[in-house]
Amino acid sequence: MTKSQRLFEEAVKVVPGGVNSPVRAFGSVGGTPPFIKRARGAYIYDEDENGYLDFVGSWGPMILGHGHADVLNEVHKACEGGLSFGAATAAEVEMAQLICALVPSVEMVRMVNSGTEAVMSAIRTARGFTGRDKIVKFAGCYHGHADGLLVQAGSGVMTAGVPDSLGVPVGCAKDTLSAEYNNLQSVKERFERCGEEIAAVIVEPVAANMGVVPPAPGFLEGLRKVCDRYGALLIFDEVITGFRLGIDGAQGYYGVTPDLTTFGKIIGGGMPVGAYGGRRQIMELVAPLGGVYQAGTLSGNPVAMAAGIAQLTILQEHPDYYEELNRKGDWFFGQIQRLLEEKGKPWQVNHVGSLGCLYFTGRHVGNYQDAKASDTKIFAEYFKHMLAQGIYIAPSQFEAMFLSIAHTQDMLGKALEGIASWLSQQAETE
Ligand code: KE4
Repeated sequence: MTKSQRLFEEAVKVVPGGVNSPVRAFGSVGGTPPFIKRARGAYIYDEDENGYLDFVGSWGPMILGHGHADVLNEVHKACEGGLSFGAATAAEVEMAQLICALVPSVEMVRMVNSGTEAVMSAIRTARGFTGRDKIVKFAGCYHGHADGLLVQAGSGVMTAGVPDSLGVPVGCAKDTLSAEYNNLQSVKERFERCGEEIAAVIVEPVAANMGVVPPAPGFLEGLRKVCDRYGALLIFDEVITGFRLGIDGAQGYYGVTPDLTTFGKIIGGGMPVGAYGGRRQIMELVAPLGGVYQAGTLSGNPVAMAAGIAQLTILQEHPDYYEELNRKGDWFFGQIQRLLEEKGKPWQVNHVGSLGCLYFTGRHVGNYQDAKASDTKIFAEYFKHMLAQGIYIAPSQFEAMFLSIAHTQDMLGKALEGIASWLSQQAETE
């Protein structure tokens, strides 16, 4: 029995599913999840000292690779001063100034402790600002686990929200309208029906929770226009894309300006951090300035701020890192596409910069219905093969692969060899 197996046996007795976030349990791929003990650069190491080339990167935060010396150094220094005060600190001012300087649409920002909190608070702020209750989200987009966001489209693209989880009161879901990603008409139909009641549209500017689905040309611009027409706010959930696609995120990459933006992951450098921000006129509604209440014991925590400030500062000082990340992504995911074509496989590769996904379906993946057509059984076989090769990808077809600055050309070549060997095995068994 490996240490991970023993730990998992113990874990399931005291933690639901043995994990503190469902996807980590390997439910859709089977087997025992390796219990990770340490990480450095592009590698993670489990309790049995097996090393894996990591394409999860803690689901996005580790854009510089694990254990970046400068980030760790700032965290160690912050720890010496104390772990938490529950009081205003200079670091929070520095972090807010940094985000406002790097993301032009953000004039004022509030720190929280997760992406979920950031989205929940941004939506409450949008509802407070507009005096309206309804929101529009997109099937297949994930915005954290706040009640009103755990809603998928019902039948067709036109339906009132249907809860996607036990415990979500229908009353919570009824104000969440689900539309189809990359289908502007489905959004316009929502607004034609109840435009005056819609407070906001929330969208992942690159959908990275149904694999990776880029916005179709004109989609984001169209959302901006329809929101302006009906007086609704446009919220970009940049928890994944923020500081990933460029220093000013997807809004800079695509040139579309939201009213509010949510952040997480990269801004914490691996520590629990989320944030929401936007136009001053809107953010001035947030308590204690205005009537939208939101609070948090550990919001702006000095150690988390130290990690986030260090990571964002490194990214700000190295704009070449984004050129490198996007170049690596174009090459790597392009090579996967080439391997599929060489082996005569119809499968699909979507990517934007250093975010990408290999789908086991023959149809183009432009929305959730397309993504759901993927063969998750084949994905599970692929996943197990890659793990056996020491390549750690997300244990779900509907997650992204994340590249980091620490992924060298040789490491990417190793991952491609893993994919090529699996494709060859596939060919032999056919
Ligand atoms: P957190 O509450 O997990 O910090 O953030 C929620 C969230 C909000 N918005 C977007 C676009 C997100 O991707 C997320 C969380 N992402 C998932 C990975 N797809 C977190 C991993 C997990 O749930 O274990």
